[in-house]
Amino acid sequence: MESPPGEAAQLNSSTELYSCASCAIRFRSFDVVCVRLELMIRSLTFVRQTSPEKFEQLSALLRSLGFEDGPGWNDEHSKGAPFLAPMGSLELVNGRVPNEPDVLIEVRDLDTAHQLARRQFRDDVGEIEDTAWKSRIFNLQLGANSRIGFWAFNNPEKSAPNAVEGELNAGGMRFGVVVSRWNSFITERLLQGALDCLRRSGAKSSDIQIVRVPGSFEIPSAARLLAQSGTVDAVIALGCLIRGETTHYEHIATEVTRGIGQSSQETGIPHSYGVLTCENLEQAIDRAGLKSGNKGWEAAITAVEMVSLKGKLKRGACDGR
Ligand code: DLZ
Repeated sequence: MESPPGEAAQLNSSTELYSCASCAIRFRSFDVVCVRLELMIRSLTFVRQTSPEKFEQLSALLRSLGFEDGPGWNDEHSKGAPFLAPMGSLELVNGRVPNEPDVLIEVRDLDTAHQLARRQFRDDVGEIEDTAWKSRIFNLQLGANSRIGFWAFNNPEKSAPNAVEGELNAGGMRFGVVVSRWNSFITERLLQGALDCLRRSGAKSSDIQIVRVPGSFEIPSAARLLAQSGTVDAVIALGCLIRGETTHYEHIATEVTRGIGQSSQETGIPHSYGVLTCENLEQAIDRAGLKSGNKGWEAAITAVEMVSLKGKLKRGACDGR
């Protein structure tokens, strides 16, 4: 007799039923494939019908709140626009049926979400109310029997991710940006990207020190001096190495990468790595604001996140958590 799939499946000889230890489902035949539900479930979709006008307005609101566009469709009968959330859950309730809408969207900043929704949907958006579950909520009426609730915990620490993550708000943070003059055609664009990111994330211009060095090889020593100066919370390293005809490139790239990492670890000040290592100028241009984004911008947002993360981890350590 063959065993059914799943190593935890066992035959109960008295009932002739197989039970799976991982999901507790009991089944009669080998034909039933019992795969652990956590491996089977890929996503959860709620389908909601809206009027054409609300379809566009609501799409715009959901996008502005940070939902990612999924692959939609548009045919002669209907059109659909999926919106992907970073996390999701299906909640079953046993007992008192709550008066909550059947679609609940958790947001980081309920007041801002409320303002945005009110601006677009006016009277279809209710007031913010307290819930019985230590949260606040407002409802957006979609139709006679359909509404969406937007909510946030009163205590943001209770919010779902059970991982510590840095925030992307640079308000109050101080940054040192070390930028090399070699290949300045590229590095100045990386610098503009980094500054744009820092300012848009809330950093003040007066909290940003820019240090120029001759070439990428000089970045680590300047980065270390800055980090040790006590005047910055993070260092953003920007440079551009382009492969030449000799092995010079390899030696410099290895040294720069190692030096920036070492400075970060030994000073305890987060350093982010925005040094391009490219085969040719075209690759560098693509990474300095063209096809492949701007690596200066990415290095800056990484620095913001790491400063925030460092603060949280230090506070967590002090709290004894
Ligand atoms: C020497 C050199 C070379 C060949 N290539 C680059 C490069 O592609 N990108 C860069 O940032 N710097 C380069 N350099 C300069 C070195 O980084 C360093 O400034 C000099 O060797 C002086 O120490």
